[in-house]
Amino acid sequence: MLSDIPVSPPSTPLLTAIDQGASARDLTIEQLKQLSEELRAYLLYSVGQSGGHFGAGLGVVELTVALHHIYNTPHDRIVWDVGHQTYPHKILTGRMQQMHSMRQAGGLAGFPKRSESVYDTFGVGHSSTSISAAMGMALAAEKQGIERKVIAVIGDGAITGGMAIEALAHAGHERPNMLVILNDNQMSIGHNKGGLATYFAKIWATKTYLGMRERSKRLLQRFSFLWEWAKRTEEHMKGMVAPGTLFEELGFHYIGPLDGHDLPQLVHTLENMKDLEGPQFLHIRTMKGKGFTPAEEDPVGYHAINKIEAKPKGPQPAQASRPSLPRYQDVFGRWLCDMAERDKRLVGITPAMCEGSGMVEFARRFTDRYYDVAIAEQHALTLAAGMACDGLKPVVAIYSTFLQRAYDQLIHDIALQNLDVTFGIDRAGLVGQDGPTHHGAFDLSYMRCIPNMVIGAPSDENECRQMLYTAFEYPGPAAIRYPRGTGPGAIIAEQMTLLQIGRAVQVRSGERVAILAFGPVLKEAMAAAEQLNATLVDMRWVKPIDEEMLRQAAAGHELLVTLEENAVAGGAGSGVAEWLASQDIPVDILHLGLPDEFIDHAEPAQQRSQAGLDSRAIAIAIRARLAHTTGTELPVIQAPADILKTI
Ligand SMILES: Cc1ncc(C[n+]2csc(CCOP(=O)(O)OP(=O)(O)O)c2C)c(N)n1
Repeated sequence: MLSDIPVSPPSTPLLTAIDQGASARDLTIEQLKQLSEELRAYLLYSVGQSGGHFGAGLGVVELTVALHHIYNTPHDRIVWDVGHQTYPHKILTGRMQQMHSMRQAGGLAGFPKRSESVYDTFGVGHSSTSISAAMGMALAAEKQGIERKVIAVIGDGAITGGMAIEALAHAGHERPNMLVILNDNQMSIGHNKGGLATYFAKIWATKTYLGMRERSKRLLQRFSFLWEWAKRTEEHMKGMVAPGTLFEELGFHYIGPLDGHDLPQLVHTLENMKDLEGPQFLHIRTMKGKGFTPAEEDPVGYHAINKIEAKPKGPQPAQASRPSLPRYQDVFGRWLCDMAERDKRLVGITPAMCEGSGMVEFARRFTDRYYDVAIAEQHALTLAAGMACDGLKPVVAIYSTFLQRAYDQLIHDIALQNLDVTFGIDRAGLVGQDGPTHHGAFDLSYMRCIPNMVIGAPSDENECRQMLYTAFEYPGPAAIRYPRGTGPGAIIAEQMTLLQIGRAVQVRSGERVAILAFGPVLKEAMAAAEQLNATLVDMRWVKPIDEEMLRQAAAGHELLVTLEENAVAGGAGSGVAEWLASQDIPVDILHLGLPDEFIDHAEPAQQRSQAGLDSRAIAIAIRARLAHTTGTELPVIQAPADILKTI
């Protein structure tokens, strides 16, 4: 058991041999145990160097070793769910020396990625996809006559997602040869919620029941009438407590629960199950953070960690302590508590993202008005719709990227019925190291086209609070989207003030060019506007848009520049262009936003500059456009090639 993260590489003779081409398939059980120890130590060391997901990987060290020992990977397919637990898999599959580059520009992705390795069979980042994808692969192998094993590894958090249940039901019917391994650590990011979690807990508790059952079976079989009666009663009881009933009912052959850290037992069981026909289900119990005391004691805090910064040598000058800025999620969380105090009808809903969405305090203070629905985005929205039908005022806190999962529920269940649901849409825009699976790149595009929606994009923390209040008081569906991390540090007024929906604010008056900024890009836009002496508008609302402001801006400037951290395609800028065209107002428009490509993991600032959304790139793009349309020679500024590409 380790209690410190090593800061220098541990000794890893077996792991290094595997990294250099040796196979885990040839190792003895004793060697596999040693390999697991080396893998755990190296994982601790490398995540300490790079930061990243932590607890989940530590929990699947033995499973990862066992899978690569038993199966002929990459020919056999291991499909990991979510993918945040795959650092051990990456280390074992030729990427040990690149682990220091984890989640950095040009380095390894934090999730499985098909273009990164043949061992990464399916790209992932969102949860609950593994059983569907693995089933697809199993059927593809069968149809093409390929002899191949397919294994999906899914956590007890991810299996609460509707897709996973849909896939289990389909597999039970179709009966492909595949294995689903349930990695049950009784944790999602936070403590797991919902009926399924309780079910797994019950299964674990039934080890005693199993022992009892075997003993009474032997006894009762001696008396046939008693045995018949007991069997009938047992069928009834099984539905309540027996291990695997749910999965057996769905058509799987269930084995478990086993201790997922007991490597010999795991290897033995997988070997036995390997050639079984039809859909198989193996339930293992593991501990998130296994082998590292602080993570075992605080699995929520150690879900992911920052890299360990080397302490500077020698005495350090005393630093004046500066109060740290609140993150947007904290601004949301604080508003939610304040609003809940004022309005008893408010209920808060999260699909398994209590900590990330800043709802810990709300959950503590308003326990009976707080709903963590597990990883069930679709259900979260329709639940809110039902509540709104009958007198409650639900606030759904959801990441932009995960709201994609519940698009039909947004349209069909909420907007179509014009229901009073407020959305706090977090992680809108570029998210940095989690990369393209997690960017909030599309919400403006996919929401803007839905009738009845009101959409706000605050440019700072105070505007965020006031917009959330305004959205909550608005009697229909309203979404406020804000980014990951901290804002510019605006003073947040305690007082809640209603904003005028659809009204923008001009923050700078200039000439020739008007920059129409949607959201926190306003800060970068200000620097560019100063440099170019451009007019700058904080547009605030994406829908309804401030038509009067657009009319004036078009009348008084040669060029309108729309700016947003959302895909240009269909985004807020498109809304501006559509309205101007509908009014037959001819004006030159430049749209700046996310390009039509997926932006890889990197530091947020690097991603912003890649997308041409920092102040320098914005100024370059505007000068280039003016030069092109007016033929005016403008001072030359050296631009990186990738920025010019986006102009
Ligand atoms: C659709 C979706 N919603 C939310 C998340 C955020 N998320 C990442 S990991 C995780 C918990 C997964 O729990 P589990 O599957 O049990 O894996 P563990 O971390 O316990 O190993 C959640 C909710 C996600 N990745 N995808």
